[in-house]
Amino acid sequence: MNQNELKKALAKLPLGDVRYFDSIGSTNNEALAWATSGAKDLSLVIADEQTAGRGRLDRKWFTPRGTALAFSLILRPTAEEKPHLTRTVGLAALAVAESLRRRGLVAQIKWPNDVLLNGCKVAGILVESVWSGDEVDCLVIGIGVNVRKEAAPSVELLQFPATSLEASLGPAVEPEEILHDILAGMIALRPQLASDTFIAAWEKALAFRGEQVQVEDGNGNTITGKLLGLEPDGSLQLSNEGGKSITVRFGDVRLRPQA
Ligand code: BT5
Repeated sequence: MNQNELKKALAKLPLGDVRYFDSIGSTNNEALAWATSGAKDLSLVIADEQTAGRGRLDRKWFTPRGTALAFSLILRPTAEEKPHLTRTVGLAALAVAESLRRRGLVAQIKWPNDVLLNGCKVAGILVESVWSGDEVDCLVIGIGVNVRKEAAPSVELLQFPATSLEASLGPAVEPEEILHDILAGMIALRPQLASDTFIAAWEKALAFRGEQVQVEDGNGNTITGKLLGLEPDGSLQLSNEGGKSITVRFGDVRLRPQA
């Protein structure tokens, strides 16, 4: 990605400081270290390549050079935001989905942390926290978006199929503009984080709503049910065959449409 184009695209946003890397291990690691040493609110780490990009539970996230967006935004939550931090992954997912919808694409959120195009993963989100005692001091919102076809790993490496923006938009896709729109979207949505309308918008963007899904938790248990929507904290609401409501909390969960 061209650094000058990038600077131009980001110039009008009210960001903190910006660190740009041609290549880095993980933008989230850099942002976590920076947050610990006093980064300003809305500071941004962005890289053209990640050599140790991470998903949840240290799964690998692939970011080959020149093919993808990989960035981490540092948030210093206000006292009003602190009771609602479990919604942050929704803030990011909604901003990504909105940026794609603005380009005429049908983007959906696969709860909790993926954005899908045509049923395939185009973006992943990893939110991590820096604690000060028992309070969250900072959040790091890491987002990876597959821009070029080469960003999407081959099927054998994946549990869920991947796609890229190029596959839907053609080669003229402009990553700097998309980055701008995602960041602008998060900044615009942030004041609504505590509101019911935020949850309603997040719910509306969910993939598989009203459909039968399977959720695997990190302990090898599988929960099956109809996807109803979200709890106020952003947990997932399903109903089982008897109509009993089930809440799936955040964690190492994997959601799939039922086979
Ligand atoms: C995620 O985890 O989807 C979170 C990904 C967050 C990546 C960003 S990039 C900027 C920042 N810096 C970082 O180091 N990370 C963040 P999870 O739901 O656990 O999914 C991980 C799984 O996605 C892997 O096990 C692969 O199967 C698959 N995967 C890896 N790379 C992919 C890609 N480029 N596109 C689609 N799927 C991918």
